[in-house]
Amino acid sequence: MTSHLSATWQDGATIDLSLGPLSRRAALRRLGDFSIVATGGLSLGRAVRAAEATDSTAPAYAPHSSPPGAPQLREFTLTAQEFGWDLMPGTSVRAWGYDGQVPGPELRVREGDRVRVTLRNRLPVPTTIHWHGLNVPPAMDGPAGLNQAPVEPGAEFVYEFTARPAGTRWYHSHADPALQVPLGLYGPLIVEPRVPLRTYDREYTYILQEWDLELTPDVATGGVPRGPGDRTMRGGELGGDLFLLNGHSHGSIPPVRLAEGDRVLIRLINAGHMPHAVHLHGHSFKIVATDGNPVPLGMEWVKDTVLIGPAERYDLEFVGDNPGVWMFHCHMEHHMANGMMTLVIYDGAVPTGPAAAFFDAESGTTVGDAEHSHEGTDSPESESTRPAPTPTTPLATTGAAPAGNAVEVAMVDDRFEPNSIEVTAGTTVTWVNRGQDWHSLAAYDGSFESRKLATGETFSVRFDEPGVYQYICKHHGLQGMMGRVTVA
Ligand SMILES: [Cu+2]
Repeated sequence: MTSHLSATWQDGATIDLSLGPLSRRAALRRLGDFSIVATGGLSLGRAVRAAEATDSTAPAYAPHSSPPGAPQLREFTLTAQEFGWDLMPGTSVRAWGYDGQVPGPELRVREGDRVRVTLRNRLPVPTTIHWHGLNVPPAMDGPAGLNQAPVEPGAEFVYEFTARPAGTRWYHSHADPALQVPLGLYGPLIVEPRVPLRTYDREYTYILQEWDLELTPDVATGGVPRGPGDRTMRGGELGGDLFLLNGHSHGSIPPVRLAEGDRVLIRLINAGHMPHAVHLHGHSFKIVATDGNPVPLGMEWVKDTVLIGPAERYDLEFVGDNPGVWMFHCHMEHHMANGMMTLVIYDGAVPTGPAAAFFDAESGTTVGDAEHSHEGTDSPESESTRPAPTPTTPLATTGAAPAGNAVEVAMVDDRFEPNSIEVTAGTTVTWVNRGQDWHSLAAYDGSFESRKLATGETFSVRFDEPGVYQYICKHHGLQGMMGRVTVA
């Protein structure tokens, strides 16, 4: 399908979209690259980030490499600094974090290890680190003022302690924590037991956080006042704007991957200031640890939704006994609609609904997820598994057939209204966001793609060539936000 397209932003600028449809192979190159870019992170020492193992052929969980009987000295360096961070394609923010990533690198040690962490402060403000859930000496605990002097910009501080007790712990700034933690100064700290009570085939860590777009480093340094949303409530905006798992939102969040029969551990860490109700479709899970502390065998609660408060941790165990592609998300629906959702993907499984037409099970991405990636090498394996876009994918409802050369489609949270239109060649279709959430259009075949559209913003495409054009919202496609333009 080739067509001439032009796109007009709300401000009147015209974008040349006559690039023609991306080949499936080119689209996959972009998708494949993005999955690397989106999940790339730095590791320190032997630290691993299990949730980043998006390649299903690689082990999702790299266990500690030292012999279990011998406590070791484990040395790490964490550099606190400001950097640009992509929450998702097209949404870059200025963050404060450790080693250039949000969350900071996963530190993984064994119970009884001696841990020495050098904090290098490259921030413009003083900072410290608190080791949440570890019972360390007071002077190593981190609260600025109470137990240590803040580490000044340009200075270093060495924390040293024995890693105990075992479990899912985490670390975060304890200087101006209401400003520094929401900007990204937190990370996972996994203390493996010397003798595991349970073992797993796959292990993932997901850290939850809300992102407040009005809380910027400039606000945190006092350079500019808080934004209007944050001024409505002393203590800051309670809602947040985007809802993150592992520093990302929507399709940028690495999914859980497993094979049938696998026993999977998911460590949830809430680094935000709101509770979240995390729900797994298709499975019940056991809560095998609370705040990192193991639940005795046979005493586990069996649930499908767990409410996790600020700073809490829950370790969830489930068995891969129901192959498919499943949602895994916060059940506070507007958190899910604004980013806090990922997938559980069994090897070889594809969605059973219309999403199969635009979802790539191998990369865990949908069309348009690769907005800011670059061309890379061919990935023929991916190509063979990608379902071809089909013009006959059924949609839930069919709208009227507007006449004329200009047609408007509304975006409401979270669907297109109407979601199917028929127009004559030469018609310009304008999508307008009448909802509260961000929406972004992408055609299945890559022939048109919008930037992120906030409330009231519009995106227009002129359709000159007859055909059927299917598209999704890049953020809500898996939740059914898809549409079709039939050009006669
Ligand atoms: Cu939530």
